[in-house]
Amino acid sequence: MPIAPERLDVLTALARKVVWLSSWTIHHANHIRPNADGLKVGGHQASSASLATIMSALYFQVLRPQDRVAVKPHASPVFHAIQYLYGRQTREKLENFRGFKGAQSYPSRTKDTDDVDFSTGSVGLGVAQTLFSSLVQDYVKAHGWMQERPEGRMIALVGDAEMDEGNIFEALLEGWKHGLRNTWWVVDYNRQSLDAVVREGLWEKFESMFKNFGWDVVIVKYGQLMRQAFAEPGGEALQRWIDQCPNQMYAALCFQGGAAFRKHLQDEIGDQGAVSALIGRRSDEELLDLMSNLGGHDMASMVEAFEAIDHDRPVCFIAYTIKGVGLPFQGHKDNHAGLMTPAQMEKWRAAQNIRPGHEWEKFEGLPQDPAELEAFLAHAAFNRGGQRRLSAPTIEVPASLAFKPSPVMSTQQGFGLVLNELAREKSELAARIVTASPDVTVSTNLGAWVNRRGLFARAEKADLFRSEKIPSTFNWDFSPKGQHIELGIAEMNLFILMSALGLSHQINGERLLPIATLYDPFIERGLDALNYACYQHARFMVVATPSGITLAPEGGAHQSIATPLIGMAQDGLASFEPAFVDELAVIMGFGFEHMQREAGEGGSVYLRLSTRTIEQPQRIMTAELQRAITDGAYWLRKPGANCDIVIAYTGAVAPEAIEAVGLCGESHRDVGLLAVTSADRLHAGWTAARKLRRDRRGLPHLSHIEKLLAPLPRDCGIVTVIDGHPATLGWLGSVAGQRVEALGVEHFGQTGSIGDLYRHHGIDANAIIDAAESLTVGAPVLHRKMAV
Ligand SMILES: Cc1ncc(C[n+]2csc(CCOP(=O)(O)OP(=O)(O)O)c2C)c(N)n1
Ligand SMILES: [Mg+2]
Repeated sequence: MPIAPERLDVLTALARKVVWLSSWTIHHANHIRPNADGLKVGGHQASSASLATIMSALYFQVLRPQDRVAVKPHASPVFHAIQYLYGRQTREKLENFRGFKGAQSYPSRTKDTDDVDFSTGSVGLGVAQTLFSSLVQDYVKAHGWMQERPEGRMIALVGDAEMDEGNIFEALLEGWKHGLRNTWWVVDYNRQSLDAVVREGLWEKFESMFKNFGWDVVIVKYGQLMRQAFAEPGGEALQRWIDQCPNQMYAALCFQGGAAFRKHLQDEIGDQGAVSALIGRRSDEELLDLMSNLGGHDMASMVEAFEAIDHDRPVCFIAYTIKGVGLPFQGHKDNHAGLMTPAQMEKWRAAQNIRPGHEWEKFEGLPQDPAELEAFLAHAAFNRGGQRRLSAPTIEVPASLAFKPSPVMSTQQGFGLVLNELAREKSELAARIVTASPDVTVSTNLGAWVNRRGLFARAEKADLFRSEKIPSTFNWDFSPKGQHIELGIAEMNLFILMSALGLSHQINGERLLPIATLYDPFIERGLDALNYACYQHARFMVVATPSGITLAPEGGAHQSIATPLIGMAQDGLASFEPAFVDELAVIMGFGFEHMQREAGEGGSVYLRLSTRTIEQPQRIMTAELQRAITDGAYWLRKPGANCDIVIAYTGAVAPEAIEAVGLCGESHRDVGLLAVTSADRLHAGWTAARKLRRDRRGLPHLSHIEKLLAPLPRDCGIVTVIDGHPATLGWLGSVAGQRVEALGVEHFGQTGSIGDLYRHHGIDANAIIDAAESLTVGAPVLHRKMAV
């Protein structure tokens, strides 16, 4: 049903207001209250104008409370302007756009206050987030949760150049595999990127690609004015000319204006009677209005296109637009950072009947009665749901997680054992866990969990090997109740899925506890997506094995050096590298709680585990030890008052550290052994304590590591060792001023046995002893480990 003309008028007026407010926001930040560094706010005015009609159609007409949107980064002023009209954004924040605590340059769930659904910034990621959020919504529904809430559509507003990002294609393929539904991607086809005009015929590539993956494609190319003109005599020729006009030329003519269009049209098709008359009937201004009336700028066409969708298949809309439409630099290839001058702004302000000093008034200059517009907004479907950010109760986590102990095992095995125990029990915790892996489910030890909990799919699919009675260790039955999401190899997809699963409590009102397993080196492959997920405060657990050079025969390609430093530096991610399985069980329990804590306290969790089997300690896990493990370190061998050597280790090199302590002990009576379970938390605690002391001037708050190292004499030497970059622990010497020899791996690995490689990289027991000797003045260590 076509939209009522009065409603259309209101929507069109609101869209105009949105362009004004978004441009004024940027103008204000540049010319009225420029930021102190004199930095220009580029990259927004042109991009914002491009999407203003499309976004107004969505937010004022089409969206329902349950729908969720990822707005392309540079349209953030449009988003903020719309929220301002809805009363969800303040004038103060807009006036302070891009300033300290002002509205953000790119929509941010965590930093903006106007209820952003999905953050964007690194192009491509927000787009894929909508796809995975839709899969997560299916997951939640299929598990019988979210009964009260209708299914939402997950919508991305995508730049045409944004489509260059590879992660979008990776996501498309995954979406196809999982029977994606309820997802709309609206491509702002302005045929401009940041630097240039895009290639001819790009839309055809998009169209065939999306169709290939089972999407519907809706091309919104012509606005109403155009369609009416095409129906006039000569209209067909005009349409043919528009269709054939190269992108660069069309953009250049839009920039030059009506007279330039007229000249060009006349030169190329003007001798054909009817079309000449069609052009001749219009003034330069009317001709420019006609030629810039592409579908994406025509409210009626956009609303019609959106409202025509009466199914849940994924849809790609390709909406033709002009970058910077209606602004003096429209269509100019350099307009990405284009800003209107104060003189241009003044002219534009006057043309819109906006009185000086009334620029921020919501309905200033619009023909409609403000009360009528206020009522319109109050009744808009989008506005009916109230607060869009939902919440969910905390899932209880037992004080300790059980596992079946074994005297010799790896932390990776331990992880499988803990999950296996969880899989057997009927608890809310186990029900809310959802695992995912990029084709490394079995090799990261998730097999037992998957056997018990099954794979997720909306439709049942039995494991044929099982039904055919072919022996196999793994049952791969798919069902709507399954709790493992099997992904293809793309690690970007894994982390964006984590981002979607890990926001389920806020998006769907149903908490999930997602766990991702992958090979540690491939964290780097998905790092931007991991960072994105953390930036959005999504909550998940990353379990990475093998790590370091412990999977020695696989060589440098599968060995990770930098990940401990990534774990330390990544905001929103608490990283752990336990050596023993009892530590791991404590950390996992802590992790499930940490994932549920409020922003600022909790976060996601990264466990860097190993496939190296080592002897496990037989000990009682006291509350004090538990606490120390999650704080980041404990004395495995406590030093005495005369200690002159401490060996501090992390992770899989524990046996080397223990052996070195034993050998050192023959000539040094007092050697300490510090087990570091989390360099990240230890370091964070230390920096936080120092800051606290500085801020409060002398409050005697000591961090965990300061308390641990306090009894050591100043001239005690510390040798640190990790199967990863030595800088991870190298800072320990700064805590109390001891000298440090930091051992670790700095170069891509060879293949070989663990023994060969630990020797080669200098992290074996002998290297630790050599380092200890270089720090101490006491008697030399008499014995070394024999080469095997
Ligand atoms: C991963 C990443 N690389 C580069 C950028 C810088 N950047 C921001 S927008 C943009 C291109 C914009 O083109 P398009 O998506 O077509 O949007 P439009 O400017 O046309 O609105 C680029 C390269 C970014 N934000 N993220
Ligand atoms: Mg573009």
